[in-house]
Amino acid sequence: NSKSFLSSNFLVKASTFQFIGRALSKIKFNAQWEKLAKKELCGKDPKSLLYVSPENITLKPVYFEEDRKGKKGEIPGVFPLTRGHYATMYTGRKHTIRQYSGFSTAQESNQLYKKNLKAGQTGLSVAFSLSTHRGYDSDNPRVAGDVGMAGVAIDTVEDMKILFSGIPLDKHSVSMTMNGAVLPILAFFIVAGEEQGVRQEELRGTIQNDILKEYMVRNTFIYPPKPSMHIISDIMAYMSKKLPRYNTISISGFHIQEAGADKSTELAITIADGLEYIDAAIKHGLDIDDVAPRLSFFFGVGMDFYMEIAKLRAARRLWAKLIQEKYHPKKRESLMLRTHCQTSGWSLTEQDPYNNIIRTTIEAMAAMFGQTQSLHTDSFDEAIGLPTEFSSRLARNTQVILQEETNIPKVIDPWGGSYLMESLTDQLEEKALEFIKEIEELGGMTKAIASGIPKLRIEATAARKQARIDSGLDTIVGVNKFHLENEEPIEARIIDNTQVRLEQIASIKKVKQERNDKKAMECLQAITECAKTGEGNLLDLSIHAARARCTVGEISQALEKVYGRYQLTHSIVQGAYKGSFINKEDFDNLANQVEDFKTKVGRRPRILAGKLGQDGHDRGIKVIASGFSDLGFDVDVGPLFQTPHELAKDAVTSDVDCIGVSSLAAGHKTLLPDLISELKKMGADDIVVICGGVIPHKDYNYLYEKGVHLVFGPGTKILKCAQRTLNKIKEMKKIY
Ligand code: MLC
Ligand code: 5AD
Repeated sequence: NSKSFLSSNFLVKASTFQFIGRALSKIKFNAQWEKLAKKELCGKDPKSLLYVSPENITLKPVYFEEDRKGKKGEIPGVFPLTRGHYATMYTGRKHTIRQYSGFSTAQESNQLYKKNLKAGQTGLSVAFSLSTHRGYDSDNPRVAGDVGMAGVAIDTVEDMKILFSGIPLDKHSVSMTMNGAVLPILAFFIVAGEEQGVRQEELRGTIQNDILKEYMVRNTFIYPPKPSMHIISDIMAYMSKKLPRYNTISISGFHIQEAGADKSTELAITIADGLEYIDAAIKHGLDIDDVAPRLSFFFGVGMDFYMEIAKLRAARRLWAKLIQEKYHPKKRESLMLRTHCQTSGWSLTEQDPYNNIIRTTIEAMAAMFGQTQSLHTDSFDEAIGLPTEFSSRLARNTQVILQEETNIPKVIDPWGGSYLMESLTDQLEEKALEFIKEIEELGGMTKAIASGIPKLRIEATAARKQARIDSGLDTIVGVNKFHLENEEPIEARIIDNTQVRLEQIASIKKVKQERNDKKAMECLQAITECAKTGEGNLLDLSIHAARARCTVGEISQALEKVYGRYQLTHSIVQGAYKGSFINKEDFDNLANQVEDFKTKVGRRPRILAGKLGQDGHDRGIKVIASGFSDLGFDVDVGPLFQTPHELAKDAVTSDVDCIGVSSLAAGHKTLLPDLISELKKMGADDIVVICGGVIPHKDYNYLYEKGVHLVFGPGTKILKCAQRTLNKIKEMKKIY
């Protein structure tokens, strides 16, 4: 069925090439300029200078007044708020430097936060362990490889209190990226504040709580969409009354872009998600002015400089107009799209990694020109592991220097009035609106997600982008151009996951021993009851459970009993990689070898692409699956969140030649050796095991010694990866 989606008009609008042809023929230049340009180009058509972006927006070499189509300039603080939702924006104050961070235990992360605040960071943003995200306590065997690796492990309110010890919660605004286990985490935060002596109405910050995008891209959901939307409505209802200064959702386009979407798709899906949350709240009995002022946004900012600035401007305008038109709010705040931005992790490379400092600086400038409220700048060692103290200092100082030394923030929306910028803003608004309308026609975002279409649209763009890079059409310095003969290894942060896990297990045990068990069980029972009947408020009940020292796992389990755990079904985008590959000769050569394998063996080389542990980042694995499948391999993508035993069992049952594991959350050193030993136990050690993702070079030998056959770092061309995999399968099967 992925094929039928692909041919649907929704996914690829007409033929891209027809579209480009039509668009280019419509472009008109200023006659005087065209004449001069033609002369300089020795008679060549100046249209050869046009660039068509992935959004199908044509970037022209020059813009003129006529590109503004007679539109007048706008004023910051005045509807539709394109130039900013305040009159003075960040000229009299500074945007928040809010670096997303956290790892290991609450104690270690607390020390990190205090150091960061002293060194110029102005807001906190907590990264939680993937085990916590998915509602598992650290003592659960399913998450042995995940605890504390990609963020801080929080099991009980005691951990949360340690995380903020010495950080007064009435003084600092705290963002928490949490979507799956949102109820226990929010409840722990509120109770940690309470036990610091801070009242609920004094708490400031943001909870991500954006579950819709989790089903499309980030994958840290726990429950199915319907009960998840109920949880969100309960949270909005509770917080609008009791925590009026806390942002109830951070609606994310960042993850949509990271997964591969172009900017207009990112913008459209984000805004459509926002509208869906408002509709859910209104159905729940809330008023537009209760919810809209505390919805917050989150965008990614990549290397397409002009387009990123235009995107933030278009986002403010589009939101203000749609909210006005659909809901007629009374409060001005309901119209304001306030946003956090993060520079693009995907744009950073493992190769020649100091280049990443330059990339992040450019992206940070785009975010500031776009008038972001709050910003995270990535560290240059992103593709190697979690940031070290050194790399995070540079990342933070990128913002400090932009704020303190450049005068950039002294002017509001400095690109406003630029013919180019105004034209791009209009075009992005228009494109995003088209897609928003298509989503509305599908019955809104929840229904669109259930159809699987937005996810496939994003994945198709990601596969096309990879083909453009692999065939050299798009440049990534240090990867497919000017790449270094010898790379100097750089320092990476090492986390002793076993130690973290043991510490967490000990503290869970202590909390459980010291609490009143009867009281705790009653609180959990009340949550289950509320989930069943819909009577009562789930956040309110979770706060009671947090006070009674129930754990993340227990509260999540109390809900899971009623809601169940959601399973995502995968489909693989076909034809997008092949269709965008320019150097067909290399592609065909390998595809012929795959055909040859089929002739000799009687079937295509069969691969099971798998994800282990709680790492749900699936852009890499989906792009690889699309590429391999276009080359003629028989590819299956296994379910997310498998244990090594489950993946090995599936591989044996499906009689595959190779298992490909993608690891982006640092679990590789525990999970891959476990997979190999499971395969051995099943007598299946003739299956080739390959892995790729964020794996530091110094771990390669360890993995080879444990029996992994091939390791691929970020930036590896799919063709190279497929060639080596095919060779290895042939070698194992003794096919020559
Ligand atoms: C600001 N204020 C002004 C003003 N500018 N008042 C008058 N005139 C002006 N010019 C006021 C605001 O109203 C607000 O008050 C206060 O100043 C703070 O300003 P802000 O500009 O809104 O900033 P901030 O508090 O930092 O809030 C930014 C935000 C918020 C609204 C975008 O939601 C936020 O901090 N988001 C961060 C999200 C985040 O860190 N996400 C990480 C995701 S990483 P008041 O009273 O309203 O407070 C991730 C990765 C992964 O997801 O996958 O794991
Ligand atoms: N600490 C710092 N940054 C992190 N990121 C993810 N987890 C952490 C963490 N624990 C950042 C990276 C990544 C993005 C999703 O968030 O930049 O690309």
